[in-house]
Amino acid sequence: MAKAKCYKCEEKCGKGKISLEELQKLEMAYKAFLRTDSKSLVKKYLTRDVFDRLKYKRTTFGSTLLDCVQSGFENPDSNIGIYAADPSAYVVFADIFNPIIQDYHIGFKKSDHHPATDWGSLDKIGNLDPKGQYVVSTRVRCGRSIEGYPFNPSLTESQYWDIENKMISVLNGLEGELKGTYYPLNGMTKETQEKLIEDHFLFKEGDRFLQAANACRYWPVGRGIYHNQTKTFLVWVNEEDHIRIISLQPGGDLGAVYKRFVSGVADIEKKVKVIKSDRLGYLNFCPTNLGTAIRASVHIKIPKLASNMTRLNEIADRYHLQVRGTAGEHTEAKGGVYDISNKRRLGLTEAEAIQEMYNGIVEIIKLEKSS
Ligand code: ADP
Ligand code: DAR
Repeated sequence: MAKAKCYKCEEKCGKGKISLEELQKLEMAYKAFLRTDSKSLVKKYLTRDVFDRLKYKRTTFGSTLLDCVQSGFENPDSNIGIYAADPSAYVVFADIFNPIIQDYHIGFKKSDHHPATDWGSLDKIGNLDPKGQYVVSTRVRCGRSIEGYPFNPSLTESQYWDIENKMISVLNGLEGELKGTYYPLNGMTKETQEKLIEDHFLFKEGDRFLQAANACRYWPVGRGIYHNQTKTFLVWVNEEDHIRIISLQPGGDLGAVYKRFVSGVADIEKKVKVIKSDRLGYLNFCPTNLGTAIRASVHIKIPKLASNMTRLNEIADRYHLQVRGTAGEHTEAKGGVYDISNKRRLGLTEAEAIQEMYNGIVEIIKLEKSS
């Protein structure tokens, strides 16, 4: 398969066509999907007109429209329902990605451009819950994709090994508080894996949305986790994205978590060239993880507000926050612990995304106190 000459200007690099067999498979899958009661953004925006405009296209990585939407077709309960099978898909299939991006990132239009990276003043962010009454733990993460590689569905087995080996050498160079060890999933005992997942350090296995997106091939080859001694700085390799950089700790000190996160991202980006688009910022597999690709979250106990989830979600919407279960998306809260995070990652700076989350969580705690 020809490599994309330039994902930034895919339209000028030309696009392949798809075979009659691929077209018939795509048409049948689309017709079956239209009969579902899916509430996903793909269902909302992949109209017959848009579908007909995109169905013949193929990126220079070889990805077709079906490669991008098959997860949403097979999982009608998807929220979004689409992934970019490779970086150029955001350009080749712009007619479906742009309306979904504008909807999810609350108004980022196709004519908009993501702002330059701005971490802000690291001393400005404080503790969300100094008395430790509500926030169980605080986490900041971002996705990053390495230049020269496609996304999961197009990665070869040797590319998984390449990315992992590249990241092992980068991570082994981290020093001070970030110093730690890389643990490949290949060879990790089930007990260790399950304990790391249970403690919210390691990614889950067998995510049906990623499986349907062809993002779990050759598993567990090339997949693993790095963490420092105190497990407050983690890096996931080749789960949903090539790299997930994570800072977290018990309690509500978002300032401390953010400072550690920014330091880790800076050290890693000194040694790895990541994919950044002029218009969409950092590019990753899922269109929810563009721009800053930052998700800042708390595990929080708010029993009064959580007794009325419709009202809690209305409040979250007002502050551009997203409410999830304890183990993340598509999960339920356990022990009354909710994962609440910023929804927008694109069209605002890193500092603004963190501030938006901080302001929203402070308001939620105020409302819980006054309920
Ligand atoms: P996604 O790609 O769906 O946004 P993440 O990369 O953010 O998912 O990782 C989700 C996982 O991170 C969850 O399964 C959960 O275990 C963990 N997590 C999220 N927020 C927190 C938090 N504040 N404290 C501890 N763990 C968290
Ligand atoms: N499960 C998919 C992805 C939604 C966004 N979360 C990610 N990328 N982890 C869905 O469409 O629901």
